[in-house]
Amino acid sequence: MKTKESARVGIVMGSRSDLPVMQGAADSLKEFGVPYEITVVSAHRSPQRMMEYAQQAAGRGIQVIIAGAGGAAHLPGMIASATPLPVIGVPVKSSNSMDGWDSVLSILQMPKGVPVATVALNGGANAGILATQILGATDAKLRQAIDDYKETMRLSVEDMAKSVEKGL
Ligand code: RP5
Repeated sequence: MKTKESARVGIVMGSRSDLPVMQGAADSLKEFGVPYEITVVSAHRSPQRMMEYAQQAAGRGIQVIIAGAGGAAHLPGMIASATPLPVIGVPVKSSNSMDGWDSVLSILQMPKGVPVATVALNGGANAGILATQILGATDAKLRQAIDDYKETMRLSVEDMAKSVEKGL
């Protein structure tokens, strides 16, 4: 498995077909300057690889795991079962997904004791932002980066409001 020594966030997905959604997580992390690694581990097709990833991630210096899958999306929950790290789950509307609710509920409805912080359907970008916020709790530089990001959003709403109010 290709891992990255400096990575603080590990992004995993059940299939290459999840990449367009999970790329959003990678792009967010890149924007905030958070080092990450990204790979494919499948709960159903490569359970051993998945367990190895989950069990070794913390020891390698990973601090947050982002896991995305679709349909019977067991990957984020199974990763969470085998690591002490916080796991963010990204439900993907995939080819084997009925309408996306299957992916959402498979990731969201975890039993007590094994939480997965579930973002919206296809919410890869938010997963990257949330991972940065988790790291920011103990990293002043990242906390400032999130504050700056929020200020940029606030200003963009001001611009939108001005143009709408002018009737443009
Ligand atoms: C899931 O099945 C994967 O996470 C993916 O979302 C879905 C479909 O996988 P492929 O058949 O496209 O490889 O396990």
